[in-house]
Amino acid sequence: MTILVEQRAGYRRITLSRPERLNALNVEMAEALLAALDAAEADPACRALVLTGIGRGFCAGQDLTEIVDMPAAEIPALIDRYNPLIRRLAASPLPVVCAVNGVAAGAGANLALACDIVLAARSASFVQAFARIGLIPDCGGTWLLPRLVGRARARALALLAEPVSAETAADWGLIWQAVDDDRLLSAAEALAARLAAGPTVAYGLIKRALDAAATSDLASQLDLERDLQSAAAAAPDHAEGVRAFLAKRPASFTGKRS
Ligand code: LHQ
Repeated sequence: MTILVEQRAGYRRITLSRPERLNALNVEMAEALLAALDAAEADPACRALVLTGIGRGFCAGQDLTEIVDMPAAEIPALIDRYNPLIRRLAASPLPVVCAVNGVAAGAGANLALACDIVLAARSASFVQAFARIGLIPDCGGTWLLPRLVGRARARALALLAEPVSAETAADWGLIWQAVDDDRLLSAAEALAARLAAGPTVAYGLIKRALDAAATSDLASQLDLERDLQSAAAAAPDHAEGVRAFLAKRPASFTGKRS
C-alpha cells in the first residue's frame, strides 16, 4: 500500500506511505492517489482533503530505483501516468490542503505545489532536484514556479536545484505558511475542517476561475466570473451566507449544489 486514506469529520486525510524511500513517487502511488481523489469527490460527506507524508520526508519525487535503466523513449509514457494526477489536483472541486512534513524534492515538490493551500513544517524544504540528475522540472514545475515566485527565483530554483527552507518558501510566496513541526498536522487539519464547513460549491468555482486566469485575458475572465458567479449564487450556501450576515449569526453551509 503506497498511501493511507483516513476519513475525518467532513474531510479525508491522504498520507503518502513509502517512508523507506522518503515517499518517492511511482506509478502505483500516482494511481492510488487518483483513485483516492475519485472516491473523495464521489462522497458528498467529503468536502476537503489533506495531503501529507509519513516519516521524515514528504515526497522525494520519482523513485529513481525504478527508472535507473529506463530508455529515454519510455519516459513520456511514465510522465503520462503522473500528469493526470497534477491536472486532477488542480481541477478537483474540493479544496486540498498540503501538509509538507519534510523534504519535498523533484516531482514531490511539484505535487505539493499543485495543492490549493500548502503548509510546511519549519524543518521541511523544497528542492527542484531535477537538474541534479540532468532533467527538467516536470509535474507542472515549469508552469507553476514562475507564476508563484516570478522569473528570477523560478530560474534560480530550477537551474541551481538547491533546497529552499519552508520559511523562505513562505516568504517568497511559493507556499502559504511555515508552521512549527509539532503543529503542522493540527494546523492542516484545522484548515481542512474549516474548509469542510464552508461553501463547497463556491470553493470549486473559485479554483476554476483562478486556474482559468492563468491563460486568459481580462475580458474573457470577466465573462467567466459572471458565469461562475451565477453558478455560485444558485447553490443554497449563497442564500444562507447572506441571511446569516443580515441576522448577525454564523452561516451554516451545507455544500449542497441545489
Ligand atoms: C530515494 C529517493 C528517490 C529512490 C531518496 N528514489 N530512493 C523524472 C523522470 C522521469 C519520469 C518521471 O518523473 C520524474 C520526476 C522526478 O521527480 S525526477 C527527480 C527525482 N528525485 C530526486 O532526484 C531526488 C533524490 N533524492 C534526494 O536528492 C535526496 O534523497 C533528498 C534531497 C530528497 C533527501 O536527502 P537526505 O535527507 O539526505 O536523504 P537520503 O538521500 O539519505 O535519502 C534517504 C533514503 O531515501 C535513501 O535510501 P537509503 O537506503 O540509503 O536509506 C535514498 O536512496 C532514498 N531516496 N530519494 N527519489
